[in-house]
Amino acid sequence: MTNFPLDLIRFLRKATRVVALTGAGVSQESGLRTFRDAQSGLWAQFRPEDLATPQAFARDPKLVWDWYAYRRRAAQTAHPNAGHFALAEMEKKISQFTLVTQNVDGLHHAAGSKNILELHGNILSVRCSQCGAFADDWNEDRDEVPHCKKCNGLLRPNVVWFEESLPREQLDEAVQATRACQIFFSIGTSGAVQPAASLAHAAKAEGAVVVEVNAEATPLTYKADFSFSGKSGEILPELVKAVWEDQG
Ligand code: BV8
Ligand code: ZN
Repeated sequence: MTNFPLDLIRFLRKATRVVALTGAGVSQESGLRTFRDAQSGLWAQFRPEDLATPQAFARDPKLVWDWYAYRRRAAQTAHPNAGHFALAEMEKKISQFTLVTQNVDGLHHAAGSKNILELHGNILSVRCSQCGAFADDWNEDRDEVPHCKKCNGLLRPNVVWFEESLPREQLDEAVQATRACQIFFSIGTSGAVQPAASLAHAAKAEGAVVVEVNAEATPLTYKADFSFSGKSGEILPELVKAVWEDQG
């Protein structure tokens, strides 16, 4: 059982503008591998950062397509965990709550969160690498990467690869909410990937209270006002209970 400092509990009870940035650690208890976790089986020989790039797709579209098809199936069979549900609960208690996620697994939507900014796209959706048209169905033919029905271009996952720009609107909205927030949560992320990792520091610079929930220390830990080391699926429900259910 985590004990939460009284001033954090009071801050949260009064807060009207909160941002939560999440990373792969939030989905770890749903059985999805984090980005830094070693890969297994067929994919053990590859590092994610070597597959999640336009160059990798250009070099071997089938390998990259299959990696995403494997991860899409894992995301489709995964269920939100108590950490996802706690964030959906928090959103109901705070008038302006923005969930900024680096995750592409769609589990925050599945848990009922509404105001979500997906900075790195969503693995469940697929678009054409040539004309950009979204595909609502495609045959998972084992032998070749599916093609666009409109222009016959190769289909690709609708995620942001390394060295690709983040979706302008989502990033602008995330920066705006970060600049205006009173409390900024950084949850389940190693803070290794930019520009998402810069948001916590921008919040701190604007005077927000920064709260980290992570299984291990990160470059943010020493700067955070509050840092809780452990599993988000355990800590977040306890925090929601301490702030909104145990109200004396
Ligand atoms: C960009 C989608 C502008 C795909 C992802 C050189 C040239 C160009 C760019 C760069 C460059 N050098 C650096 C950059 C910037 C680059 C970058 O940051 N590189 C890093 C590796 C140094 N960024 C980009 O390229 C971005 N675009 O900058 O555009 C531009 C344009 C053109 C030219 C130049 C610049 C695009 C970044 C987006 C990449 N796409 N995902 C896919 O999923 O396949 S990023 C990927 O990493 C995932 O989204 C993941 O979420 C994200 C971050 O990782 P984390 O979520 O933090 O996951 P991680 O495993 O690291 O950590 C998990 C943490 O959870 C751990 O700390 C663990 O302890 C903790 N944990 C585990 N279990 C639990 C837990 N915590 C709590 N509870 C638990 N149960
Ligand atoms: Zn097309």
